[in-house]
Amino acid sequence: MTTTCLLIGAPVDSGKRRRGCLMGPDAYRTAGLEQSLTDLGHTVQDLGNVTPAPFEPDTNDVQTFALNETVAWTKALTKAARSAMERGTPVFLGGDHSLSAGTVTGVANFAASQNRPQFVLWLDAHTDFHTPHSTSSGNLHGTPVAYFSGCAGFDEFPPVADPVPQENICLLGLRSVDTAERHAIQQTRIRTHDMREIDEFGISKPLTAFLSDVAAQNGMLHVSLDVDFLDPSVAPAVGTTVPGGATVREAHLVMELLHDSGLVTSMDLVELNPFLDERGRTAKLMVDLAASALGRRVFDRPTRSFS
Ligand code: 4U7
Ligand code: MN
Ligand code: MN
Ligand code: MN
Repeated sequence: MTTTCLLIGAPVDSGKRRRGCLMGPDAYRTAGLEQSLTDLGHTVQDLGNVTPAPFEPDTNDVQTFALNETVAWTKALTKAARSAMERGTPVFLGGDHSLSAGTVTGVANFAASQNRPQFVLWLDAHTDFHTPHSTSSGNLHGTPVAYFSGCAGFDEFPPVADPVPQENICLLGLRSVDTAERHAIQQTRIRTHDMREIDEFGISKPLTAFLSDVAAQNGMLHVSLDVDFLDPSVAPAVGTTVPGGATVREAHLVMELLHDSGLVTSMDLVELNPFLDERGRTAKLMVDLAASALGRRVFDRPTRSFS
């Protein structure tokens, strides 16, 4: 099945103090993302980069860093995501993970307009379930899951029109969860799968269970891939490295199963910091993973049904 892939640059760098994610979109372009997807038979349009809504300078970075700028990005990306969904399968090129506050709320707004439930697969070492009040780093890239699922405490941000229901969110790859996040998430119905579970039972088990639920409810599926989902030995270009991450094959298997499911309707590639990369290897791996998610395979196999 081929589709219209819309590449949308989101050079968001305000979600944490260490700079560099703003170069992400151009690194993906340089690594040949457009050609890789064209080779799979897709129609690919690079829509260029989104720019943030106007914002007042951030002068008080004590509890949260660059709040106004991040809110401005959220506004612009919500709109961009909402309208891209009318036209194809958006692939958002980050940018740090605070961008998903915008992309997920935008795609969820579109899903609601179609009377379909929105689901989110979050591939990350972290839960990103802080609020602006609970975060101790002040880095807003650690908050998008709480925002788009409708948690309180985001007063400066736009209200979330269509929060993603907790039971429709699956966090996969976890190995660094702050105490406040762990306590908060245990009160929710969010599905969490840590590396211990992946080691013991394999990565396909929790994923296929989730995909079956998405299929059974005719859901739309947004996939958000944080570079730090991967082990830092294969993906060094990220500010928040955590040892013990997914291997190259585990990550490809996730993407291959996602493609086979036919359920993915939008995707983020986030947290790539090209300043920290080694001869582009992380950018290249992320491009290859996106290609797997969109249909690259070694051999054809019978189609797999998840319902
Ligand atoms: B990422 C952290 F303290 N939890 O809040 C925080 F460990 O988008 C990390 O997943 C957040 O990379 C990581 O700063 C955000 C930290
Ligand atoms: Mn993240
Ligand atoms: Mn992370
Ligand atoms: Mn990170």
